[in-house]
Amino acid sequence: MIKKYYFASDVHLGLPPSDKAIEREKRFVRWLDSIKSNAEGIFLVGDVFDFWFEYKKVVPRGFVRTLGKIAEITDSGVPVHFFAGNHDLWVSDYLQSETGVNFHSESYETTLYEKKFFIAHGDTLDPSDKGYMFMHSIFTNPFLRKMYASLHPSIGVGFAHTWAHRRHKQNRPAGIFRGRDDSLYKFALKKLDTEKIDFFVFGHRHAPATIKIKRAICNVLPDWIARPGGYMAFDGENTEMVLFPPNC
Ligand SMILES: [Mn+2]
Repeated sequence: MIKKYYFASDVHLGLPPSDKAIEREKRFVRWLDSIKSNAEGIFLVGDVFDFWFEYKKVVPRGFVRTLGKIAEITDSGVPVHFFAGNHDLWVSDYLQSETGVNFHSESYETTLYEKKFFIAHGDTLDPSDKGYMFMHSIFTNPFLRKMYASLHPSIGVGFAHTWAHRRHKQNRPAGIFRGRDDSLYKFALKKLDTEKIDFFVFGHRHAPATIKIKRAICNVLPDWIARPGGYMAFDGENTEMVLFPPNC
């Protein structure tokens, strides 16, 4: 039997409340366990962690189950690709050396079973979203990152948690993918002018979708807040979105 490639994103591990957070992490680890023996490769397409920051000498608490499981999988020879999302872009050498993931801070193009894939979290593909692009340039500024890292971790991580949790609480509408009006759709359409891509895979929208763009298939992955356990699989021919009922 042919082994599959698996894709998941927007798990947001660590997102409070804490009882839900641990439940979500256990579910994520169970999912990794359930696919590992049938996996040719695993793509974690951004926002796996609700907040991630690496210091030089200390490690923020949390996520031991996830980190251990990913390390076990890469140790067994199955490649795991980890993409920066907008919540977990501050990956340095710790995550990579400890868990063995291949880290992608940008989009990644690869050939899987002779099909061309374009994979990205998707938060940086809309240059017209000037507000976000400005925030992103601040978040990725090496000097500011260094300044932030120089704060005592209790202060730095505490501040980040407060900020992130306030944003989550702002009752932002549930994720939505706007079809042909979506900037991800427009990005993919433009990309197809110059390149032959068979499959696009994006996260970030928190709303699962599959849409045809010319001859390509564009898949937007589900999140794990409204749809715990959702993922996509590729068997060499087709992509299949596997969605569980909300909050199952
Ligand atoms: Mn997200």
